Amino acid sequence: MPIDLSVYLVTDRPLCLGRDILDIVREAVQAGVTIVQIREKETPTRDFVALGHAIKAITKTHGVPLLINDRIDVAMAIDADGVHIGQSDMNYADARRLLGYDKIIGLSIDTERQLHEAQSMDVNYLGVGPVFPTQTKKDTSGDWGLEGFKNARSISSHKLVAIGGIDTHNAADVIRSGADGVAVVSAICSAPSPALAVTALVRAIRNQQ
Ligand code: TZP
Ligand code: MG
Repeated sequence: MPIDLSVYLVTDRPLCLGRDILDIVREAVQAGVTIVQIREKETPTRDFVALGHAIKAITKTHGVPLLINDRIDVAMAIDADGVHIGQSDMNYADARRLLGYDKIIGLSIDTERQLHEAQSMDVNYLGVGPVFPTQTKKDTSGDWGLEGFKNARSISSHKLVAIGGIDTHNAADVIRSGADGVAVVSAICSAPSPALAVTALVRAIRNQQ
């Protein structure tokens, strides 16, 4: 079955502003996010696995795929639907060999060169970003902008998920620029109402599809 990447939540616990991440994910999934990635940069492995099980119980109830950022072992431990890996994580071929072809693998793309390199990989999607300036990830090599994203779209034959600085106001522009989906961290996790933020994103995106 094709994966619906259109409204893609990437979690960030510090950005939940003291609220329980499980409540935020539950709200977001109920309001219509189509895929969830757990992104935990500092969490000890055992806690990451426990969190993964807890979030999977929520996403599974709604039939929403769950991906794990960076950690193939955590994804395997909780039988997640897949992983999202970056350019310095385990390489794509090893991740695919470990996970098999039933699992989803997404790969982060920071540069045009990486976009070309990924052409020969049968990854399920590429994450291209940051499209707009963001405070959420500091170690980036500049923003793609909408024109840069359109260029990425013209180069790649993969499904493309745009990330970085995307919110309810610019999501439609990003979809019009060729994205198959928008990945959002702070505009959902830090929203006064994550449910309302997701509802607005869903509406903006559906209107462009
Ligand atoms: N990769 C590129 S930008 C980014 C990641 C993980 C962070 C995006 O966060 P936000 O809060 O949606 O701008
Ligand atoms: Mg990574």
